[in-house]
Order: sequence, then structure tokens, then C-alpha cells
Amino acid sequence: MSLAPRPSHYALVGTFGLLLAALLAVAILGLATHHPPLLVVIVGALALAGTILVTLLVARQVKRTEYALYLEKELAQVTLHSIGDGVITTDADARIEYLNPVAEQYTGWSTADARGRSLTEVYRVTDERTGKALDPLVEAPKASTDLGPGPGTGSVRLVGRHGRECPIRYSHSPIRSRDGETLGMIVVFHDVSQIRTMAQQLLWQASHDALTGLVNRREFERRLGDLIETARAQQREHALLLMDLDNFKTVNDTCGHAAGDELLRQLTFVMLARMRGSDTLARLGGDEFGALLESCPPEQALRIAHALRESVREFRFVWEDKTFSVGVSIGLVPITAETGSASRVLSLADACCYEAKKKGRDRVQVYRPPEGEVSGTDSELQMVSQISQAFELGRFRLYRQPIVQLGPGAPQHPNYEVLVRMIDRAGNLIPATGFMPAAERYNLLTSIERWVVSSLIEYLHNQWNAGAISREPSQRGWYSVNLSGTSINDKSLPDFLRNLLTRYRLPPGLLCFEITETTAISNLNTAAELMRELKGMGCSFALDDFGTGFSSFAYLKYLPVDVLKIAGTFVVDIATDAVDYAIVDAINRISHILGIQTVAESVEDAGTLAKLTALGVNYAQGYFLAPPEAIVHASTGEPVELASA
Ligand SMILES: Nc1nc2c(ncn2[C@@H]2O[C@H](COP(=O)(O)OP(=O)(O)OP(=O)(O)O)[C@@H](O)[C@H]2O)c(=O)[nH]1
Ligand SMILES: [Mg+2]
Repeated sequence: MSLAPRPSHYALVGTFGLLLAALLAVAILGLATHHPPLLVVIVGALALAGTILVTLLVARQVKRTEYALYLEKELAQVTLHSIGDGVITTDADARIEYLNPVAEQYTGWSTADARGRSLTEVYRVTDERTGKALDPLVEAPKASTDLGPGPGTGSVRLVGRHGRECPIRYSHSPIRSRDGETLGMIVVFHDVSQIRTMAQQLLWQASHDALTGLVNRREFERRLGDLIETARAQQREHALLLMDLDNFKTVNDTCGHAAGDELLRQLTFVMLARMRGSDTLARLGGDEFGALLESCPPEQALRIAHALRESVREFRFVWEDKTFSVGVSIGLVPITAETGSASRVLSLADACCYEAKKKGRDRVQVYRPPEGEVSGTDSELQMVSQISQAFELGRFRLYRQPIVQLGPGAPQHPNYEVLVRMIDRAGNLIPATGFMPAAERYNLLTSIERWVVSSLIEYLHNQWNAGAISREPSQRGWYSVNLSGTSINDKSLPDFLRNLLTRYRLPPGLLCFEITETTAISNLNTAAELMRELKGMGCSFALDDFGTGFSSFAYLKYLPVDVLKIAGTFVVDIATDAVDYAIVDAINRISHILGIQTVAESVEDAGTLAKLTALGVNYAQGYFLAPPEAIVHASTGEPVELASA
């Protein structure tokens, strides 16, 4: 395709007019030999006028066509000048005919200089990886792996006339005439350096922490997974350190968040200085850092951990007129062929770090795999790893224990307290008391409680939809589920529950939350606020274990409680102990005055049940009435497993 101006068509029209005039002249001469001169003159004049007219019409048509062509050419020129892509056209022998301004800028050639030169001379491209020169029309499309959608496209480096290089994506296609003859080639390319930079930035941001520039938790976990794999496949030994700064909050509280941020940045350099080239240091969040020590036996890992700890402790952070020093508590877990999943290693390290804090901070706690007799900490760490595994393998189960309404003619619709059990490695069912203390110490309690609550809500929603729960509110009963102090103080809990209850709609009064008296009273404001919020969502509240804590009835006035569960310690001996009897009686009476229903826990024999009925306690719960039973799906009879929240 030539974009150079074409010669004028007027010469052609002129020639056509002259030819017509010459033909007429010959015809008139022939006529003149046989006809009178006047007739010849008239015919000649008419013919001449006709010739002029035809010539003028042809000339006008030619002018219009030429103008249309001119407009199209201008449009093409302006388009090629204004687009951001580089465009090069060649003739059939791959010799340059035209470069648009972008192509001129990137190749360093002007159209005038380049015209007639071979494409390979002006448009020099190299393989991105090897730097080898490529023939743009033959080899280049195969040179890169991130090729475009079809043949004739690819990304390579364009080398300009003066050596300037730039990654480009390009495509080329032949220009053909109507009958298929190749007239030339058009190459279109664009600079991809900016897109590449942006993609690299995004990639970096996804795997790094913006504050310190260290890798983030996600990338750390990925690398940990790789290390576990090499430990398994090549019998190599590595180590993981989990570090949490001691009393870091003091810096934030005294000098503000900006000071805390600066300390985190400076400590990053302090710690990096203690690590080997092959190690990874990551910021896992807040003031928590993680280190992966590659090919590092436990003794060496311990030396590095202590060196890190000492460097952090010795570092003095100066902010305005104040100087701070912080410590670091470190959990160290060796990574060997026997190590489990990444999440297991992390939870063990977390447990060790917690242990280091508990022992007084500024120390390293090494994880030792249990052998034979296990110490308290080790058995707890084992329990933590079992809990983590139960999360991964879905080995938690929901149970429920009936709460029976007392008194003659009491409706026998079911109320339940929901309980959670864990299946351990040996397949034994562990009650909540067996794993909840370890879960609480190692920050796993909220996760378990969230799972319990969300699984229960989903289960009840399905039961309600299946018509298994009475539509009549007075015959519906309730399901109560426990919330610990940790969950009560979790600021995101109301949002979490709101989302669940919006997604899985339940009839009002079906879901009840149990909070122990001690928890409620030691978090009085938070508990009262949460209770009011959840009551607004149609839930009710029970105060659990009443009598064992601060036992002040005055608190009941501040807490919007619907049900009060009398602690089992007072209930079990009610039939024989007059003091216990009097306490239960008093709790029951005052609750009723306040409009609160009562439940007696731990009912284990008929005598106790008879006394409670005589006292007018509303409900009773205990093994004598019914032991806990697995909650199963009505349709399949399969146990309800805890779904992920
Ligand atoms: N400046 C700053 N502070 C943060 C950032 N992320 C979390 N924190 C704060 O870091 C603190 C970390 O909590 P903790 O580790 O429990 O506090 P600590 O004072 O170090 O207590 P111990 O670890 O128990 O010794 C919290 O107060 C967070 O608010 C951050 O990006 N910048
Ligand atoms: Mg800390």
C-alpha cells in the first residue's frame, strides 16, 4: 500500500478529450467530401459542442473521485499519525515504504531515510531472553512464550537505530491485491514497558508488606509449603521462627502509630542484618514477623534466633525526645520430613511464641516433638496441633442436649443446648472441656465458636425450610449456643452474626446465646451492648453457670437476659443439702420476679428433679433427663459437621 500522493488525473481527461476531438475531426473530413459545406459546418459545430460537454462531464466525475480519494487518504494519514501504535508498511520485497510518527520515534528512522531499506534493517528485534537478533517476519512470533492470539503476533524487544531498546508486542500481516497477489506487509507494534511495570508492581504488592517491604504472610506460607516439600523429598532440615515483639503497644500508645510504623521499619533492618542470604524474613501482620531458615539444623536455628532476639533487645529506638527498647518472643519449630502441613507448623510456632511470652517474654521457645511422657506444655501443643488438624479435616461435630420443661402439663417441645465435640487422631470423641482450654490459650477459641454458630444457624435454617420446626411460636422451643468472653470482646462478632442471620433467616426466639455469668459481669458493658444488638436480630440470651461467679442479683437488672441457668454445683445436692436448696430457691424466685425463666443444670437423679419441680424451676437439663446426642441431617441421618464460616 502506497500512501505517497498520486499524479493528477487531469492529464488523462485532457488526453481523452483530445482523442475524442481528433476522432470527430476525421469523421467531419470524411463528411466534407460528400456533403455541402454548410451541413458539414453545422455537424462539426454540434460534434465539437458534444465533445466539450462529454469532456467536461468526465472531468467533473474525475474531480469528485479524486476528492473522495484525497479525503480517505487524509483520514488514513491522520489516523496513522494520531494512534499510539507504531505502524510500518513495506512493499512486496519487504522494503520500507512508510513509518508513522510512533514507528519513527521507536525505530529512530524517519520515513524519508528508511524508504527503500529492508524491513530487518529498520525494524530490528531481538529475543527477550537470549538477546539474539530475530527476523521479525519469520522467527519473532516463536521467540516469546507469551504470544498473542494467533500467528503473526508476539512480544520481543525492539532495538532502535541508536541502540535504545524497548519491549513491544506486535503483529504483522500481508497486504494483498484483489486477486491475492502480495503487495506488501504491515507491521503494527506497541510499547509494553508500562504495562509490564504495572504488572510487576501488582505482583510485588500481592506478595509483600507495604510498610516494611518484606514478604507478606501469603508469600511466607507459600515459601513455607515449598520448604516442607523439600524437607520431605530430599530429607533436608529447615526451621521456622515466629516472632512477636514485646510491649510494642507502648510505642504506639506513647508516640502514636507513625512512631510504631517507623520502629517496625527500623527493626526490619536490624533483623535482616542477622539473617543469611538464603533465609526469608516476613512480616506476618501487626508486630509479628516470621523467618524461614533454609537448610538449617535446629542448633544453628537456635543460634540465629538468639542473635535476632539480642539484636532486637539491644536496639534503641529514638522518637523525638524519647528512647525505647523492645524485646521479641520467638517460637522455633524445626521443619523435617515428619513435619505436617504449613498450617500445622505455623500453629505450633504460634503456640511456642505464646509459651515464650508466658514465661516472661524476650526468649526463644523451641518446639520439641513429644516422645513418651509429655510435659503439660507439650501435651497442650499436641492438642493445638490436633485442633488445627480438626479444622483442616472437618473433624468437629455438633451435639445437643435437651432442656426439658418442668411442671404438670408442661409442653414437651424440645429445647436444646448445643455442644461441640472433636474427633481426635485415634477417632475418639473429645468433649469441649478437653480441647477448649488449649484453644483459648492459643487464640483458636473464636474460630471454633464461629464455626459452631454458623453451622448451627445453617442447620436450623434448613430445618425451618424443611418444615421440621413448628410454625407455632409457643411450640417452637429454642437452641442455645455458648459464647466465650473472647468472642464477646471480638468487635467483628456483631457484623459476623448479622451477616449470617441475614443470609440464613430464622424465626424469632429460635436461637439463644449462652454467656457465663462471670464473662457477662467482667465485660458488663460489652456484654449488655451485644445482648441488645442480638435481641434486635430476634435472638434471646441465657446467663450460664449462675451462682458460681460474682453472684449479684443487681447485675440482672442491667443485662437483658431471658433465661438464667442455675449452676450445676448448687443443683446436684439439692435433695440433701439445705443450703443448696435455699440458694436455688432464692435464684429461682428472684429470676421470676425479674421476668426471667430458669434452667437447672446437671440434673442427675429423680429426687433432684422432684425438688426442682416443687420449687417451680421452669426447665431442667442433665444426664438423668437425656444425654447429649449428635445433631444429624434429617434427610440423610449423617452427623452435622462444622462447615467453614
Ligand atoms: N504502628 C503500628 N501498630 C500496629 C500495626 N499493626 C498492628 N499494630 C499494633 O501492634 C500491637 C500488637 O499487639 P500485641 O503484640 O498484642 O502488643 P504488645 O504490646 O506487643 O504485647 P505483647 O506482644 O503481648 O508483648 C497492637 O496494639 C496493634 O494495634 C501497624 O501496622 N503499625
Ligand atoms: Mg507484640
